[in-house]
Amino acid sequence: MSERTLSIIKPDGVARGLVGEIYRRFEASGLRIIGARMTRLDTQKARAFYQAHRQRPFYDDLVAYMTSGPIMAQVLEGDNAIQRNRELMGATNPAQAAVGTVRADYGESIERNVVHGSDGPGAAREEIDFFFRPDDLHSR
Ligand code: 3AN
Repeated sequence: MSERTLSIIKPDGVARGLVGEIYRRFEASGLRIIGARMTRLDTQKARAFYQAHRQRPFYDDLVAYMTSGPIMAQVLEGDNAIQRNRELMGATNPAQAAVGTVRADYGESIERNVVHGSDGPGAAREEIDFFFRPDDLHSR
């Protein structure tokens, strides 16, 4: 079943020039990039985006990090896109991520882990709406 998911290349990934390499991996795996936007989150937006984590001890650090520079947000479409993007990313902690995943290859720490991907259909819908208007998505 075709699905959509939200992907973010986090500030460390943009700063280190990894956008092209990560897009290559999406496209090589058959995921279609149907919308893309570079933006920089302010504190209010980053807090809202990560509100599910607001009680966690790392929340303030995560918000500070996610506002530290521009990010690339993209919507990926394809069969089983949510799970497939998470497989491309690897585990949250790069030290535990499978060989050949983005986080294993490029992640520096559990916080500076290069990419974000929606973790289920509900989150995907909300996160896509957070960054994109329907007009800016080009399903194909
Ligand atoms: P994922 O991005 O793999 O879905 P989540 O949703 O559990 O992981 O965490 C969201 C983000 O919060 C992670 N990408 C990571 O940057 C940060 N994070 C998660 N757990 C920790 C932790 N124990 N310490 C610091 N940052 C964390």
